[in-house]
Amino acid sequence: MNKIIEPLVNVDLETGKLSGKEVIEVLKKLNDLKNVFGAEEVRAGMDQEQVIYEVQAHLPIAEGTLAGLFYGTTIIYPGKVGDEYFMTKGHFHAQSDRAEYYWGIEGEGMLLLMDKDRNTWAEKMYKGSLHYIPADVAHRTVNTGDSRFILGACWPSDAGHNYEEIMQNGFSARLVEKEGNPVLVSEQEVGL
Ligand code: S6P
Ligand code: ZN
Repeated sequence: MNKIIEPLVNVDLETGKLSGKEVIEVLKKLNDLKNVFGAEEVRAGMDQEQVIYEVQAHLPIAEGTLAGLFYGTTIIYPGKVGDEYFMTKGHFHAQSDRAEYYWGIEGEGMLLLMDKDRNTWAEKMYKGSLHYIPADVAHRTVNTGDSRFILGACWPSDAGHNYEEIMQNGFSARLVEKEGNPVLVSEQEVGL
């Protein structure tokens, strides 16, 4: 009672890096991203051990618990599979009406968003940009720069992840490099 305690976790405000207790880390290598990129045959021919992104998260309560919050940092390394930028798998939330905040910490990227009617749009992300991901909107982040892209996230502890929908049907548009610039190309245009 009436005691002053040290925080369990620290966040480096320059890099988003979390340190301390109850921090989990997940690495996603090219080998974990089968059929995520449009050019699967190009991905299959690349170094499967290459780390594409990593996630650190502070999960102070069990996943699925109602009314709590989780906090995470995602680092996406620069690069492309064919002309498509390195990106996260992307997901709807399992409880699909749960929203989320993202913000940019370092580098340049885009937040790809898709609603239930498969309308896809992208928001530019950079150090200090803030993004509200509404309910029922799938989200994926993309590194469009030539250095690492880091973002922060905060989401409800009962949101969960529905990766299946995106693994089966993808987003309806992809971010590809054309003449040195990121361009959002719809599935009709590339025959996804
Ligand atoms: C969780 C939040 C992020 C992502 C992370 C990796 O709801 O949106 O922490 O998990 O950016 O993306 P993904 O699609 O592989 O989970
Ligand atoms: Zn999410």
